[in-house]
Amino acid sequence: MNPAFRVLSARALALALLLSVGASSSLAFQSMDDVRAAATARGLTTADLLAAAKTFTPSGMLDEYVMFSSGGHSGQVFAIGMPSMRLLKTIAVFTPEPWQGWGYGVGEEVMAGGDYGGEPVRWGDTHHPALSETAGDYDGQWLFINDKINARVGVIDLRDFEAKQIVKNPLTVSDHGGTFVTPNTEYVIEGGQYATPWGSAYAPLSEYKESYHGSVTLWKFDRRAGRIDRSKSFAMELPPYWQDLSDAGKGASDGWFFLNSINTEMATGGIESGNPPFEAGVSRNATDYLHIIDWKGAERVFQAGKADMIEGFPVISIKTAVAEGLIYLTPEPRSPHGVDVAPKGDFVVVSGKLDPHVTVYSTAKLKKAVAAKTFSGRDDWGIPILDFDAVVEAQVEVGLGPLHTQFGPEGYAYTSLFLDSAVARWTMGGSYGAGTPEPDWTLVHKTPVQYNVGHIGVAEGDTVSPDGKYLVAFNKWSVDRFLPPGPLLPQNFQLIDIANQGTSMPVIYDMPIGMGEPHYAQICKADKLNPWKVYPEVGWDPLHQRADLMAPKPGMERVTRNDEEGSVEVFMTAVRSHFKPEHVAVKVGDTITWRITNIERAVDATHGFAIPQYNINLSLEPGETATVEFTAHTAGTFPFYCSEFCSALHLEMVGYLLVEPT
Ligand code: CUK
Ligand code: CUA
Repeated sequence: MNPAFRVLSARALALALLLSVGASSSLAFQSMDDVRAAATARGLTTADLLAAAKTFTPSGMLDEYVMFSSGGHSGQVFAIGMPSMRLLKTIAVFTPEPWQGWGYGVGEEVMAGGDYGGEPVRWGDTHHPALSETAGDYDGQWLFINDKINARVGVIDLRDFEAKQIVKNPLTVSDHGGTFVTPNTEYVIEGGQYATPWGSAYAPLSEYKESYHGSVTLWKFDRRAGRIDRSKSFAMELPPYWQDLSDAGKGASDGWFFLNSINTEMATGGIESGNPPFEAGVSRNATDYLHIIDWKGAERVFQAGKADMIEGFPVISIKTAVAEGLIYLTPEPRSPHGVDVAPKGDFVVVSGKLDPHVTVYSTAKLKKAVAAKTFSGRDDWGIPILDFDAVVEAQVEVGLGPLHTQFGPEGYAYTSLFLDSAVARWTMGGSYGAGTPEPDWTLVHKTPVQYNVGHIGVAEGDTVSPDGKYLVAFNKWSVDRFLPPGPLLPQNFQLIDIANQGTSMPVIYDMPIGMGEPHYAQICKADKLNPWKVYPEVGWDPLHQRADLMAPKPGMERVTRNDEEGSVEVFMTAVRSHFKPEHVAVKVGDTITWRITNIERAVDATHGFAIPQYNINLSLEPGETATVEFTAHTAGTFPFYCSEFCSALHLEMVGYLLVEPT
């Protein structure tokens, strides 16, 4: 017998029994012996069985949370149930995705919103999802996501988990800080990253200091329209430091946001010319700058018409921002990465990758220093630098390579340690101090993770009311955790139980996320989400979230041809298990507008619509209508079919597109 199994406590045995009953209640006889035998056969320990009891989600049981994870360079977003860690949906945003028809008949209009004007860009590097908030808490309505490689922001409607808008930042090609939202989603904030000349125009690196710029963009979100309103959005010019992560103030610091930077050295690299490589040049100084920005003040300045137009976009210059008292800097430890605002908005936690401490700034002290003008100097752009000692509350030694911090409900904070491959739990002080048994500002525990953790996510852990309970470590490497699917290994999402205080913080589940490099995720209580199960009406246009008057309806199916224009209009319906009409005859060169409605009202009765050779594949959810336009460029016989196995007669859900040669 496995020795580990002999130590099963009575409690774990009871849990295991419960688990086995829940797992396969259809079996007539189950006993502890069966559980024991199965666990022994697989070499499972008591701790394993306990972890299983906390995460195993039997068929039909629903998850308590939904985690919205960036998809990294897959360009998408993943919705994952927790604690089961089951992938519920890949939400297509920046990258075509045929299952959803994204880029193959729908989504083109959304994706085109992110184009530069030239060759369409067809992938993204998503880093930081941000759920919409009301009074600093997730409201379950909208999700925003940045694209680091092209400086774009996507807007996802959580009624149908579909992207509705992509905006391209006109000032830069590179973003990273954000997206994050202000406490009532007034703005979706996109911080820049690598400095470029405005609009990413050409300028040699020898003109870095004069011609390159940093920026942060405040996209105004119109909740009623469900879209970013470009006409009410503006940006702020920043020095050509590389802006990094950022977070909005809330509670005590409402009205402000905080933006990290690296490369305040303004190194320009050039290893091939004998210059220090970026990695050395960018980390030369002992400190970089935390940017402290008054966004409510910036909004007033913008509305007063004091912004300059750059690349057709209003930008508050550094000069104006300094004159109006909108921006301050303060030193932060070398190579800073994460900046995270505590639940009450009273502390800002910054982690420097090359400093084993987290540095905690007090927002009360920041405000006091601003009011008292306790400046230790100004940077080259004249931005006042707040004296470090006047604004720091505490520094806590947590371990090597601290990156990102999240918060629990009782006064614990959690920080990922990239170099240690661990997650640290530490105590906050101030008004949080009483919530935890340990002394304020001390490291409590470190849980090893596998391996090289980037961000972490705690359930609602960056809101005004964190839930705690679960923490997910988003690990960059998995090395030996899974069967190797060739040399490209999946990243590893590790679920950690943080429900207990003190030093108990076990890993309870590993999830290989075999797609992209997820960076950050936000974890929303599932009961805050209220997605549609079918579209509200037959003939629904999901892009505009309204009924489409042109949507084909039953009894009105037809094919009309305009000989003079060489155009054809198809009005088609789809229902189990046929398309109507089933024959569509056109002539080569015709332009075709093909409208199709799924007239089903049954939950999950999705039909596909796929035409060979023409790169068309739609996913039509119950009630959805879609319109696809194309030119019949190739003569031939094209059996189109339904690409979702929708019924026993799914294979018969087919038709012929006949393109007659001229
Ligand atoms: S970054 Cu990737 S681990 Cu883009 Cu938020 Cu820190
Ligand atoms: Cu409809 Cu298969």
